[in-house]
Amino acid sequence: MADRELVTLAQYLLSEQAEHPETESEFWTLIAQMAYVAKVIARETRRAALVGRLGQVGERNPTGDTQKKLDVFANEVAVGAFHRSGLVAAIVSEEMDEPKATLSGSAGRYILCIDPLDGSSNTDTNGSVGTIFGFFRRSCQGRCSSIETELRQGTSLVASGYALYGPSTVFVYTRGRTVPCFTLDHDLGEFLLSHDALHCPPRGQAYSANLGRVQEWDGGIQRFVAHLGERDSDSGRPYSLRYSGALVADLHRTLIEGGIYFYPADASHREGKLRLLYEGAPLALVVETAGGRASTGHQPIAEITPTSLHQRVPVALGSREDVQLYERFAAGQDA
Ligand code: FBP
Repeated sequence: MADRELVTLAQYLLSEQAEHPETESEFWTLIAQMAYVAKVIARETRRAALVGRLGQVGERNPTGDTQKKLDVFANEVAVGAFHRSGLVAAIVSEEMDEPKATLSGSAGRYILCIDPLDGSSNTDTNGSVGTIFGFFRRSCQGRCSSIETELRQGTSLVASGYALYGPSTVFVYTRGRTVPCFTLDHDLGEFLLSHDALHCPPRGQAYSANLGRVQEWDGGIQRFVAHLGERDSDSGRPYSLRYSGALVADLHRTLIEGGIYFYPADASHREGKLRLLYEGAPLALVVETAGGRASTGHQPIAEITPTSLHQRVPVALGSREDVQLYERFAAGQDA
């Protein structure tokens, strides 16, 4: 495709802005600023081994995971990008115990929920990693009692998305209408529209899950895995197992090729491993806007009302029919 046909993220946002004058102008700046965060993190992950940014910092994050140097770096980049932006009143991050109030304070109309570096276990082995983000529109003006009171169900997100730092760097966002995908031209330093809109196929032929924990899963989920492994050409089984160690990488593949990513509750993660506000809910909006389904196994993730900042939820994300089948097994109804 000749360069002239390529659309930059900035051009895309401007055309969206023209088509949707009802949307606050600063909304588009939010997305552009998030893309800037992704560019900085992409650059640092690419050269991490050369600049001493591999390894751990020796601390643990609010949910007990060991913090990698790149986790801390990515969090600093996100906070730095929105702290003086005048757009965001507070930032809820996987790497911070409490919400960080920004210098914008009460002037900021949005709240950012972010997993600055998803797939941290991959940082030192050159595996794919990502960033997951979601924006809530604040429900109260001026100084509010607490940020927690403003955090709502995923259905209230005004936008969400992810960046994937893999062989190429992609930036995906949605505000619930469509899911465009941009690929970073590192030479130009520009995100260019590479996929007009991601559409998750209704069914796939691959699944992503940490089978190392299958013994600890609910019987229905164990039977679901066995079902996917049985040979039946009509339903495209057996499904292949594809598990990269980074949710964003597995989900991006699933949105393009179909299939299902799931992380159920297990002995060491009684509520599941993934966090609702900055992993489950933002990705649920992306998946459902792309025609897929996002569930705990028993209810839509987008309909869960948050009760704590770092609460976890079991997740099943991906093709509508595959996730519905997962829900049937989770409910003990099997195929
Ligand atoms: P982080 O955001 O801390 O990286 O945790 C999420 C995650 O790494 C997902 O990206 C990935 O799918 C999963 O956890 C891997 O968990 P496990 O190592 O238990 O399979």
